[in-house]
Amino acid sequence: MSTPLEQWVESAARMTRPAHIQWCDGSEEEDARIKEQMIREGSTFPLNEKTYPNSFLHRSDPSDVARTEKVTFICSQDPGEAGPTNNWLAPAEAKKTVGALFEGSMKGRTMYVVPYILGPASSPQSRVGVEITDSAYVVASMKIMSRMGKVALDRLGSSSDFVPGLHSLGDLSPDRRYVVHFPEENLIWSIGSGYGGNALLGKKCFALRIASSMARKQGWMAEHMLILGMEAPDGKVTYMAAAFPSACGKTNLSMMVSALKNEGYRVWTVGDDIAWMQVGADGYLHAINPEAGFFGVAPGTNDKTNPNVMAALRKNTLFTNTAMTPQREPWWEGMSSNVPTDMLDWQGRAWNPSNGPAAQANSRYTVPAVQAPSISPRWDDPAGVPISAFIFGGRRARLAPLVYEAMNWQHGVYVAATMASETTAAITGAVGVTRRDPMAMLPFCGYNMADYFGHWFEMGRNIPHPPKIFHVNWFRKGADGKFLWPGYGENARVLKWMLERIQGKGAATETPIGAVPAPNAITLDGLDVSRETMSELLRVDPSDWIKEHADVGNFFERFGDRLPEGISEQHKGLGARLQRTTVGPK
Ligand code: OXD
Ligand code: MN
Repeated sequence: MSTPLEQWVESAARMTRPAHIQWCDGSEEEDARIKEQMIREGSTFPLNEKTYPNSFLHRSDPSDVARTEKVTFICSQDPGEAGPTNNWLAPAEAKKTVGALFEGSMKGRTMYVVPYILGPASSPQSRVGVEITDSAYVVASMKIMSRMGKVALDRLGSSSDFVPGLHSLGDLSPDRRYVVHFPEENLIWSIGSGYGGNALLGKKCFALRIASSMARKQGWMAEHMLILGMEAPDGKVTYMAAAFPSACGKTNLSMMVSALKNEGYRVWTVGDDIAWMQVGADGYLHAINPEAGFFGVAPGTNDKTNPNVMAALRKNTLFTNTAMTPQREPWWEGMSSNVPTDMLDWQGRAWNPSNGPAAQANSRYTVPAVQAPSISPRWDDPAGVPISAFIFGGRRARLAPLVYEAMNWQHGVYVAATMASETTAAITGAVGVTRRDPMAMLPFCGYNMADYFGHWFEMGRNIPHPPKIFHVNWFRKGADGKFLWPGYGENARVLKWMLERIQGKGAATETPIGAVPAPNAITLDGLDVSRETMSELLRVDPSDWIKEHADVGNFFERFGDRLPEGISEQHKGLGARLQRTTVGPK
C-alpha cells in the first residue's frame, strides 16, 4: 500500500510527466550533485573557493527576479474568505487553468521530491511540507532554508499530515506564471517562476499564507516577524518579535550589533522573517522560526548595516543575481565604497553603469542561519522562545515618533492593523506615497484580513501573559530633510527602553496615540543626538494624526461589515483622544 505522500507524487508525475523522479535525502553528497547539475545547466557559477568556500552565484531569468503579487491567488470556495486584499480564483477554475500549464511541464526533466520540516525537527509547533519541483536551484535553496530530506520523511512516516506544494519552472513566461494557494486543502501550486518567494514554497506560500489560515483554525499565529533576544547586563535574555514592511531593515534589526554592547546589552538572532507562535504552558506566547536560513536582500548590506550577516555569508552561501568580480567574489551596490573594476553584472555582461546597477536591486543571499555569529543558542529550541514584546513599524518621514507603546493588546492590534510605510525613490519613483500594510502581512495573509484582525483579538483573549506592543519609526526626518535618528546598532537604545517597560520600569509620557519615552528615558550617552532632537523624534503632532486617522478610516472601509467591532472601537477611541488634545480641556 502506498503512503499518501507516494500517492500524491504519483499523481503529480502523471500530470507533469518528468523523465526521472528523485527523492531528496538532504545529504551533503546530494547537495554536491545538485550544485554540479546547476553548473551544467549554465546559470550557476562556483565562487572563489578560498574566500567564499562552497558558495555559488545563480543568475535567474531577467524577467523573473521578484515575487509577483498580481499572479498570486487565494483559491477559496467563497471569495469573501480571500477578502478584498487578496487576488481570488475559484478553486475549480484555478485547477483547470493552472493544471493545464502543469500538463507535461516536466517532460525531459527531473522531478525532485523535497520533504522538509518548518521549525525545529522535534518541536510540536513544527510542520512538514513536501515540495515537488523541477528546479535544482529550488532544491539547493530549500536545503539551506529548511530542515530538508530524511529528517522530514522520518517525522512524517506514513501520515497524510503534510502540506503539498507543486512547483514547475514551466516555460518561465510571465504570461503563464501562477502562484495559487488552496487554503481549504492546504495545497500550493506554483508555475512559471524560479524566483525565491514564488518558488521556495516553504517560505511565503506555506510558512505565511497557508500557515496563517491553519493558525486561525487551530488557535496559533503565523506572522511576518523577525525574532530576537535582547540580553541585559544580568545575562537575562528577553525575546521580542517584530514586523516591518519591506525596505525597513528587518534582517538588519534581527542581527544587530548593539551600540550598548559595552554596557552588556546585546542582541541574539532567532529568526529574520517569519515567526510561528502558540501559547505555552507558562502562559506566554512561544515563537519558533520555521526557517533554517536567511534569504536576504543583498544591496545595501555591508559591514556597517549588518556585520553579522556579512560574516555569515563567507561560506556555504547561494547568491542570486549579484554581480561577480574578476576574483569570482560576489558584489552588490552598497557592499563596499570602492567599486571593483571589470565585474560581470547580474546578467553576466561586462558591467557598464549605463546598463544600470551591477547587482539586481532584489539580488539575494541564501545562507544557513547557524552561520550568523549572532545566532541565538535557543534558535533551534523545540519549545520556542517566550515573547515579551511585539514591535511594529514603518517608514514615516514626519508622522510617527521614534517609539511608542500601545495602551493594551486591543489598542496594539489597532496600531498594527494601521501600520504603513512611505515608498522611497528606490522602490517606486513616486516618493512619499503611504501604503498601508497591516502587520506587514498584506501580501501574505492567506484569508480575509478582517477575519485576521478578529483572530488577533481572539488570541489576545487566550494569552495569559500577552506581549507588550510597541511601534517604532527609525525614519523620521527633520525640517532639513535629514534622518533624525542614526538607526542600526543605535536602535539598541530603543530596545533597552522597551526592556525597561516590560520590567515595569522605564519612564513614559502618555499621548493620544500611546506612551512615548519620557524626556530622559532613552540613554543617549556616547551618541551625537541632542535632547532637542530627541524631543523632536518623540513629538506627537495631533493635527498630523487627525489626517492619518481619516486616511486609516478610508482604508478600513474596504473591509465593510466584516471589520471586527474591536477595530472600529479603537478607531473611535483614537479619534476622540485626538479631538480632546486639539480642543483642549473645557
Ligand atoms: C521577503 C519579503 O523576501 O518579505 O522576505 O518579500
Ligand atoms: Mn519577508
